[in-house]
Amino acid sequence: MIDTSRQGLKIGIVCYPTYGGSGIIATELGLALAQKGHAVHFISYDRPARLSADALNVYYHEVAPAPYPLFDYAPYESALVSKMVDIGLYEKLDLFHVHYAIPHATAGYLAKQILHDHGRHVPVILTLHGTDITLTGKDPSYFPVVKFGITHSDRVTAVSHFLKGETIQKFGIQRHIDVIYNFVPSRHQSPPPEVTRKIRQHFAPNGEKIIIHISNFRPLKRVEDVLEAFVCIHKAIPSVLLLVGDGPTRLSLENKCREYKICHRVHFLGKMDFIHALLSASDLMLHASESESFGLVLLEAMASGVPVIATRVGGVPEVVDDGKSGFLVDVGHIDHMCQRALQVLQDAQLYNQMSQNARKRASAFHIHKILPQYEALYAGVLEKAKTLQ
Ligand code: GMT
Repeated sequence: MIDTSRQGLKIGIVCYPTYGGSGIIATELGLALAQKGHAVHFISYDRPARLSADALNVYYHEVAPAPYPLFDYAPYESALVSKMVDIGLYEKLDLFHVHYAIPHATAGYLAKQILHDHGRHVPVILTLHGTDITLTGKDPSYFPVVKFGITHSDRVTAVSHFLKGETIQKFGIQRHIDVIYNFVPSRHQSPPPEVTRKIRQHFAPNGEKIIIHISNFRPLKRVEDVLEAFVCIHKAIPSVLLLVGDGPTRLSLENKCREYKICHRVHFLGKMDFIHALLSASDLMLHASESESFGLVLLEAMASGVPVIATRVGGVPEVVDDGKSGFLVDVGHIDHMCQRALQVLQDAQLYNQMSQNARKRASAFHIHKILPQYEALYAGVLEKAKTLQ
């Protein structure tokens, strides 16, 4: 068996560079691998949001589809494959790890075939993250391509058992899929107390409770439910709501906030690279999604000792232990969300217990526990690749 922890591998990571969970996991995984001595080559159309410029063993290769008047839509996938082939050959990559099936799974497949023609066998590991299966992947305009990509990757992982089940069921796929949970990166550490104090002083100068929501404000996140639950909470206890992120529902949320005459208590903070400091200053996280394969922000909140009130959907129950590190409620049950939030916020003993439980629960998902699972997967793939060469 190849010992990947001792032997520095050359790994190509393909991901979205944006603030979505899949890009964050891909970036943090790459950084952790680089710290262990592997050379990690990120391939994407922009520098991943959390990729610090000074990290050792880390390289970034930009995919830039050449424009041409004929192209209404520049053929990104072709440019991506070309870049994967170029880097695969020049850097002598051992493997590709692609995150989010569309279009990365079939790009990986094609790059592998082309590299094969050049005499190199570079296996492809695909990690499924969520909407690539539950939303966009199911759409007829992508379905056959996604199914092909999943079927023909060397190994496939899903970030929860829920997502694995959905993949098998929705795509009628027979193949083996490993579940490797998302993780809390090692740099997710509490900031110095004075930083937390300053943030609390800024947003809650009179000791108000700070409630936080973080998402990409897409309709499936149901941020309006969060706002309505907050209106209910605010009636009972002095509180403020921090809305972190941005996306298509932001404008309607701003209008709703005016309608409820609550704007002075709601802070739209936009997209942020690092949320640890804000989390450390928050009292409670609200999450109202109608679908969620894992819920990375819930895990990040828990790692900061912040209990969560979230909807009981998808992989969320695999992350949040209902009644211990937070409460789960049904989608759209705004009153229940509000009641649960008040229950936690108004009972100091329950709050402290939940906060402790949240930290403990999150520690089960620490990168130190998850990284070896990916390394073992790489070792297995490379072992098999050796027999093919
Ligand atoms: O839809 C998003 O929130 C973004 C999306 C992504 O791929 O960037 O997130 C998905 O992947 C995250 C990381 O694995 C998971 O934590 C999210 O639960 C998942 N989102 C959904 O399933 C809606």
